[in-house]
Amino acid sequence: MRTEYTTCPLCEATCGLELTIEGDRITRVRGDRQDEFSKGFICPKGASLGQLDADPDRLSAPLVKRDGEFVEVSWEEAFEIIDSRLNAFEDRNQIAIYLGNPVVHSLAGSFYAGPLRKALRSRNVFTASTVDQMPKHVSCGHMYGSIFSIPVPDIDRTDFMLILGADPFSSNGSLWTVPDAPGRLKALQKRGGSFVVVDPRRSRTAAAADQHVPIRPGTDVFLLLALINELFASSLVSLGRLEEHVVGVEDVRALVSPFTPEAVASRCEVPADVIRSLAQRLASAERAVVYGRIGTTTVDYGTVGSWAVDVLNVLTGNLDRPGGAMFPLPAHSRRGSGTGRGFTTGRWTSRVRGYPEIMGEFPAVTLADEIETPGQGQVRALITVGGNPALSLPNSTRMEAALSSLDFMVSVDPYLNETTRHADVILPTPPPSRRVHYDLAFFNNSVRNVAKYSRAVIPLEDGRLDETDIFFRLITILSGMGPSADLDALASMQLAALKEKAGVTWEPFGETREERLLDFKLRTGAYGISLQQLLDNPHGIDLGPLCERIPEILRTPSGKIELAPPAIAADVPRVLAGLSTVEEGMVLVGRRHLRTNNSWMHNVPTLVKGKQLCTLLVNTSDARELGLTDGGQAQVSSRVGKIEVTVEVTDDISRGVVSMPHGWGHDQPGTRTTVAREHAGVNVNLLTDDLRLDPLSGTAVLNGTRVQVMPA
Ligand SMILES: Nc1nc2c(c(=O)[nH]1)N[C@H]1C(S)=C(S)[C@@H](COP(=O)(O)OP(=O)(O)OC[C@H]3O[C@@H](n4cnc5c(=O)[nH]c(N)nc54)[C@H](O)[C@@H]3O)O[C@H]1N2
Ligand SMILES: Nc1nc2c(c(=O)[nH]1)N[C@H]1C(S)=C(S)[C@@H](COP(=O)(O)OP(=O)(O)OC[C@H]3O[C@@H](n4cnc5c(=O)[nH]c(N)nc54)[C@H](O)[C@@H]3O)O[C@H]1N2
Ligand code: SF4
Ligand SMILES: [Mo]
Repeated sequence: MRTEYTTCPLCEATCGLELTIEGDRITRVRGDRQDEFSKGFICPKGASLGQLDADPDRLSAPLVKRDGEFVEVSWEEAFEIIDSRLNAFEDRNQIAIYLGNPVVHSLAGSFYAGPLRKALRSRNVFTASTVDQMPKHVSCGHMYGSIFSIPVPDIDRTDFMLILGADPFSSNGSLWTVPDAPGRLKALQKRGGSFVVVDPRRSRTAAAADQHVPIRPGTDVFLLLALINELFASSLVSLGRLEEHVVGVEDVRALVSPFTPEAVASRCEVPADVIRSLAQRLASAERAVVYGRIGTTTVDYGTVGSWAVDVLNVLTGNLDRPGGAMFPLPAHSRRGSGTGRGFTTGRWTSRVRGYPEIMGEFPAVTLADEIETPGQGQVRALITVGGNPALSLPNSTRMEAALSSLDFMVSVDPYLNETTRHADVILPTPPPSRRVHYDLAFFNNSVRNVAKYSRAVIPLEDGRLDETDIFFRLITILSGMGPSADLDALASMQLAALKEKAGVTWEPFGETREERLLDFKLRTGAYGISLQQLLDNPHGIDLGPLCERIPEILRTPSGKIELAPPAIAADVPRVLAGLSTVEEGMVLVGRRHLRTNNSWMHNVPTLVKGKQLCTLLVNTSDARELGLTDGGQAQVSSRVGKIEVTVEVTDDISRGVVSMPHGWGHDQPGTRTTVAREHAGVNVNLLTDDLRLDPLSGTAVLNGTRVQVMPA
């Protein structure tokens, strides 16, 4: 029996875990009270890491489909098949790649997904970003010049927080690495501050808030623009220190002029006086911050809404100041120069629908179009890494059909699930206990500057490959070096090139390829710490509270914050047109539960036991009118599909709105997730529409689907 410390890889909160390990098993999980950042906080998912890690349904060897049946093969054989099948395509655009959410939760994915995309040389790159946070990348790209410069609420020092379309009590924060978000929000209240939640549903976060403002789904953009309008109208604009770093303030004033509180009130279903008082509170609080998440990104006007959040922070002088929205500086990053080339999209367009490329990828909603539409460059093969597009993308019926029509598919994934059942080859990744951990992605969004690294707490069994090796093999195959190229030589070349570029003569330290790369990044990073220091500090190193980073972080050609970027300004007329849309009938939104993680943790017994989680929330009055009863079945239909789902009648959701979580629907044939099958639930993406997207970011509209609801 021994104790090991690691970081929970299951969400963005990066909690420190104290693990008890017996043999090759995690037998107990506790929050690591010595963790510099999370101080012992843990949630039910982290607590069940042992079960997840030892799930008997996890695949342990590569699977190859032969005559419709999966059989185990050796790694060599699996890679030889992949080599011969993928390299048979002369037009690389015929091979698409889809990278899912867990890719950014592993160091392997964070380091090597980029090189894999490069080696593939296909324009058909898709990721879960376009069913998630892409609007924020795009708005920040235009405003600050860099898609990764996303400011985060400095929760520990603020006095007032306005939260829209996020439920951190359930999600534990997103684009906001904030272990124990509930505790930190309660601490805000305790020190005399307050927070307001805008959400069509009385979420757990809304229930704990000082004020809950229900809103009509998809209309946050109008509310946000009206808040900006009110700041100008009541002379509440005060940029403070930022004055000299911002251009475009007067353009913003003009852009928001039609969006008065009165003009938007009925569209948002938020009274004008509530909007005015929110603007007042934002402006009068000593330190305040606005934060928007899923309910503001996966909607019709996701990019304009995401931009408006930051505009509010700028105009109230709260961007880049303690207690406002600040830019973290992770240990592996360097400081910027203050200018750059800015951000562009649309360098190429998708074949079928002509959607512009954004960050080198196309909207995930158009993956099915590219697979199904004949012609030159039609996608015939697919690589998925850590993704479950069969459940996570809109219009699943179409997505499933598209997946099953492919000539060849390879999935890097630990499970045989709804997506990977369509694969010809599945390459299983090891469980969390067998891999290293450093949050390359999430330290970018962290409410304190921290760094933490842990080695695998249980050694990888013989005959298994870690995810880095899987990435490297795929990279060498796609680069034409064949399935048995010398991976160490390749990694050394990569590192040598980096060293030369940085003028570094010392040898990076580490036992593995990714350790040496991480050591290089850390030692050339802003604080100059080394991997050895992280190894010596298993509870992490606290690098202090967030610091001012403007202008150094800016990469716009002007060297200023572009408050009214032309691309965003050009979309405002569409928003204005949408203001007069009359919406009738019910709309569907999503939600998350503390015990879930998108589609892939329903196979853990402790997380699915008890009350059914996959239900349709219906307002009490709506239920009465529609003839729906609590626990009964409803039929829900939309433009693309029809489902039956269990009803949960509640006063916690606005009239005219129904809510259903995503990631369910585990009753498909040919999968190997025993527990999830018993708690199958229903796939909400059978209803969401693949033709609706935010044009500036290519992001799917997952909240605000028009539906008809009736008793089943
Ligand atoms: N209707 C609706 N749809 C949504 C959303 C919504 O709110 N509503 N949310 C969207 C959002 S925000 C997201 S991020 C997407 C997620 O969409 P995806 O990323 O496509 O799906 P996940 O459910 O996260 O599936 C993750 C996959 O990775 C596998 N996996 C787990 N661990 C590892 C690992 O260590 N390595 C590898 N290689 N694979 C691993 C799992 O088995 C699973 O197949 O869903 C989106 N879909
Ligand atoms: N427990 C758990 N944690 C997770 C995940 C999970 O599946 N389970 N997934 C992870 C991932 S991939 C992500 S991206 C994050 C997401 O993190 P969050 O955005 O915090 O996630 P949600 O809990 O979906 O919260 C979205 C809220 O928006 C509300 N909403 C829906 N439509 C609208 C709208 O139009 N306007 C407004 N104002 N609100 C609206 C919903 O009712 C819901 O309460 O969570 C991460 N953490
Ligand atoms: S909050 Fe997130 S990181 Fe922390 S224990 Fe739960 S799942 Fe893990
Ligand atoms: Mo996400």
